[in-house]
Amino acid sequence: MSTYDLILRNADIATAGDRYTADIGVRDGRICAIAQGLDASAAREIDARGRLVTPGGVDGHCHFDQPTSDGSRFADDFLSGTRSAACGGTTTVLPFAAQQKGRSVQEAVDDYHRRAEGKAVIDYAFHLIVADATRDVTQRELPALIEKGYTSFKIYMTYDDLKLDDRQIIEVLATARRHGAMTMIHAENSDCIAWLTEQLLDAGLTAPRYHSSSRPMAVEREATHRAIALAELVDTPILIVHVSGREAVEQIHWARGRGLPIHAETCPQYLFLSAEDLGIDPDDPMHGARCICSPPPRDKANQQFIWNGLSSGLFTIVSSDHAPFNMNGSDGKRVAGDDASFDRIPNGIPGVETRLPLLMSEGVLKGRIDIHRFVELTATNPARLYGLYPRKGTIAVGSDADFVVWDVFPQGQEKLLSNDMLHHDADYTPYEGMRLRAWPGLTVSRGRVVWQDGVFQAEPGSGQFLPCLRPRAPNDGNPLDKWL
Ligand code: DUC
Ligand code: ZN
Ligand code: ZN
Repeated sequence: MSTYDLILRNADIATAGDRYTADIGVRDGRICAIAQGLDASAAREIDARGRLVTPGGVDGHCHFDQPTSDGSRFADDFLSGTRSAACGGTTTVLPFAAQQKGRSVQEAVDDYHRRAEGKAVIDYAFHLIVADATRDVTQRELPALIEKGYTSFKIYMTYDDLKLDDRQIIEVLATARRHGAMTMIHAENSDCIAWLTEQLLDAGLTAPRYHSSSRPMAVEREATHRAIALAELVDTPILIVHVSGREAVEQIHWARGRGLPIHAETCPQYLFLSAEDLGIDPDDPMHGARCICSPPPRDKANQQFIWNGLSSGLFTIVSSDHAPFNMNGSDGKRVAGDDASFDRIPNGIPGVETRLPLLMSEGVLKGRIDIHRFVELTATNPARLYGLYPRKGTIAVGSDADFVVWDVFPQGQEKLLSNDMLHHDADYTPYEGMRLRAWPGLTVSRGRVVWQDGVFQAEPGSGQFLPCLRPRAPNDGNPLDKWL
């Protein structure tokens, strides 16, 4: 009689804190035993001798099937998006239920559940985008939603249909503080972008590459500083999302030096892409649109600042910010036409499948970060930050059986990355042609083998919704105490 559903034998296990060789016994989707020479049998045994095994990735920032306001359509829904995640070693995703101005947050949550159900193949939780921070939302809706397991918010300092003013940001932060939630902030100064955009368009500078010129680092630096100041005022932690370069990094470094609990996220696009990638291809003026995202990739020198922030501990997490729009067709990057000005091109790039392989290849295998930092950034810290730890984000008895067995290729035998090998529904990858030293050979999600040796296998709808715990204890103290 089998004791376990699955045993992974001789795994070279790396977590955020440990590295050892052992067998992992899985029953009912959970890790029930970790032992050397586990004396038991299983319905299925897999030998991982000599292979690195890490926790399944937790992607704390991705966008699937999110409603848009410009007629464009995200290329991935919950089926293709989570399939792509699984094939790249990610077993938990946190996309966004986005409130529309004038509507309730609950409506967005209900709608987003309908979009996920019957489709997701790995587990998922929702962040809440708060676009209309009315008194009813901050005093009644958000506290009720936190109770139900929606314990993180994203707020925007730019985009007309999403942005909050400083007073509204403060109200959301105060709610997060009182109820123990986490607030993610998109930090770019809206008025600066609007003014620069107007100047550029008036001068006839409309090509995709001017997207970068409309959002220089000062725009991100100012908003990052302001977000930090507002969080300090309210006395609550925040996470600055998609930090792109030196100037925002300096603000976060400064805040940390003051002992403020400011978390920071970066994304592969700021390690591997640069403003040059938005440049003009004589055969296709829209070519650069494939790398339009916000904040934009900076110059190449900035990539090193981001790497330094990964190795130094400045960054808390690395997420994909997967926001895929097709280059072909009329509902993606070309929604406003083949020669649309940069400000009318949807923001975002695909990357949910390539996040872990890129960071393993270029980070761990090139010695820029160690394997423990890799796990911390891509799995353990996002799980902790968003109230999913230790169910997700580690390999431990009692945790969900989510792990990745890596294929590592010898130097000279790298895998050439191409969009054909990916499992998203986007029609391109911005990382086409990169040489990878590693790729997940096997992904196990809650005990199910969902990806093995190039074959994806999971039933649509087999992923589960995860209510999140509060990342922190509620704080009913008077934030004024800090200032009196
Ligand atoms: N912000 C995101 O987080 N994702 C895509 C576009 C954006 O501005
Ligand atoms: Zn954003
Ligand atoms: Zn995003």
